[in-house]
Amino acid sequence: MQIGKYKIQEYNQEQSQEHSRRFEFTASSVKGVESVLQKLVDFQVAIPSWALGTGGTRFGRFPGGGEPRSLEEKIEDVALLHQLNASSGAVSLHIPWDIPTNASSIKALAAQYGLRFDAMNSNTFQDQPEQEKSYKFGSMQHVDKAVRKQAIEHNIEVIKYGVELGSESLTVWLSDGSSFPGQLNFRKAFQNTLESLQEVYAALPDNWKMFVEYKAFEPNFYSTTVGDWGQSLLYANKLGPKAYTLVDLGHHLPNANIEQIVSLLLMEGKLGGFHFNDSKYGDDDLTVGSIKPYQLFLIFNELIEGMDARGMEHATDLGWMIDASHNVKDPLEDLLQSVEAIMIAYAQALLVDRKALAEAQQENDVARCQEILQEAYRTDVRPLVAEARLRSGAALKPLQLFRELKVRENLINERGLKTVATGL
Ligand SMILES: [Mn+2]
Repeated sequence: MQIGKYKIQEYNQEQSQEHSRRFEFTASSVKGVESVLQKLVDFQVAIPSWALGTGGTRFGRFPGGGEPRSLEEKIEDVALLHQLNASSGAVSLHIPWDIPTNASSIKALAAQYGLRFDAMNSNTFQDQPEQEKSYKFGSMQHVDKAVRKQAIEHNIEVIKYGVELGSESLTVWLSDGSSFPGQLNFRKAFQNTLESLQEVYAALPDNWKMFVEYKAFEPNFYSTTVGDWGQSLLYANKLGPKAYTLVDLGHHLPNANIEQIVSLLLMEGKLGGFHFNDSKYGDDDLTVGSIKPYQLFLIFNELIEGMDARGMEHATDLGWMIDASHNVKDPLEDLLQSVEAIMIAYAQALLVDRKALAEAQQENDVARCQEILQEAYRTDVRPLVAEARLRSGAALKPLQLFRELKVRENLINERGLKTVATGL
């Protein structure tokens, strides 16, 4: 199913009076509103292929129907999102869940919808049916060289698929670690992992980046071999200029100051990419902005400040991606909400008066610093985000149109009620 342009136009027409009124009100108090709108138009968030189907927990999975049955259908789902919001112009694939049997036709299909391929993701956290060695006790850290070799070769294979599709980055997330004290020699596990990553790094094409993603715990519950940003940064520094740290919002211990982490990684030129989600406790799968929208704003505030300080392009110089799994919501609705939350936080952060903030910081005027940040945060920027969508030919209210057009019902009619997408 695809959404005709005229349907979007017709819908926007119905909303236009109300939108104009709200937009003009907000725009009248925003300095440089045209430049803010252009940045919003340009900003794209990659959709991970595994978020298009219903996720589950270790207790169970409750599929919702009409899930994509193939890589082609996953791309069609991302295209639907992009037609609705014009901010989901990229897809991030996972190997082996999304092996392209015919890369050139997949690439052509994506191009037809205006989608590009963002970071490729490898998987050495599960055993596959045909696999010779098991990852039960880790992959790149493993005490057995043959297991490490298998993990390295898998990552190199992922790069090859990515090259065929026009991707330019590899995200490596390792579940490696230990579940009990004494299980692992931390230093040896680090060294093995580093040597394995070095072999993968050597296979990167010149224009590629490698993102080293960290996670505090799960599935291992005592130690994780790439457990925090310090460890990831160690690897990235030792690997070389094409290696970067990737920050996944849900991969920190509770109450970590993520905005400070991104600020320092940017200072070091070592922040490569971002995985958006939200969490209340130790999870990493809730809808972006559903629990801690102020934190998301503070993170974007540091991202913009740090990227501007280094002369970086917001839209293209970091990898922006959602990484979540939806257990109880329609995955496409959840993704529309997630992208909206990201755009709102980005827009709010663009409104921060940076000159005034720098002055207030210099004068130790703490109350004013807070006022400046919250002035931006408390501005209702939704009409700006909607205006950017309108200018890109997308829907003023994507989720509402998704429901009005009965997109999910149509997908169930096309694909059936009992489809199960590949993934977790
Ligand atoms: Mn992630």
